[in-house]
Amino acid sequence: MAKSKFEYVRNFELDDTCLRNCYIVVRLDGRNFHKFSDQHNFIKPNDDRALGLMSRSARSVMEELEDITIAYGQSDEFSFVFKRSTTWFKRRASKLMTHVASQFSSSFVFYWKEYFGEQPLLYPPSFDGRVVLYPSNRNLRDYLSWRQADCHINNLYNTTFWTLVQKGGLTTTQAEERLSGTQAADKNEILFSEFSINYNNESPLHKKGTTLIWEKVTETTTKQIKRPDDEETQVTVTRTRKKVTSHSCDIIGDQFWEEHADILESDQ
Ligand code: DGT
Ligand code: MG
Ligand code: MG
Ligand code: MG
Ligand code: MG
Repeated sequence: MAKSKFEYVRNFELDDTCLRNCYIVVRLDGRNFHKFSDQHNFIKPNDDRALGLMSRSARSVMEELEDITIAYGQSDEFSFVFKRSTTWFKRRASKLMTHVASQFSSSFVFYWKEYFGEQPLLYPPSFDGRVVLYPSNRNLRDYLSWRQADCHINNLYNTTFWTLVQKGGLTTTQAEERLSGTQAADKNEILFSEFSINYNNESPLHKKGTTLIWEKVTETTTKQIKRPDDEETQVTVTRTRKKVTSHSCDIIGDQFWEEHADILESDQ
């Protein structure tokens, strides 16, 4: 087909191809979730319905889009890591980021009722997205460690803060003052000595966030088969398939990466 005289406008498009060999990370974060969590009566400090819905939406992103090998989420954010050799959408940053953000947002609304039941969704939520490239396995692991450390720091603060308010009878202002300038050890001590809470025994989901990866799982099903002679027999069918699995474990140390050695590609 002949080109129209308007065709030249294509040249105004920016080239946003992601640098080769780098892991492409897309991080989403809920827009103004301070307000969103208040208006939808999220339980403080952690609402398992909200965290479950975030993970469900992230799983839908992994299942629908190609080449995401690991995703990590906490609070109102989720990071998705594309394998460093991906050629999906010619590695165009805007395509990758907008597909992740829109698949995630529509899933968040689509699955809302499964997690929140009678609590209605009051307005359409949205998520911002950014793309960051990491050239080495060390950099990528440090990125994920940074997000998990953030999860831990915030959760320890929020757990202590809301315990002081909900169980200790402090106002939010008093709790804030009480915690100002405290270190992690001080917060652990407040929880333990004043409320008999051992922070180590708190939920791994809240302390460590959610890590999603692809794993091979073996599934056995039984099927009824009708023979030509009209007799029914049961057969067991075993098959392995790849499935997104969810983990709330430490991803800062080496153990997780040794157990799932296929997530990272070699640095050469
Ligand atoms: P942004 O991201 O700049 O548009 O603004 P926000 O308000 O989303 O701020 P951000 O992302 O730094 O903080 C996340 C907010 O979401 C924070 O106010 C606490 C809230 N949030 C996230 N998960 C939960 C939860 O499980 N329970 C409750 N009560 N609040 C949560
Ligand atoms: Mg923010
Ligand atoms: Mg946010
Ligand atoms: Mg956030
Ligand atoms: Mg199109």
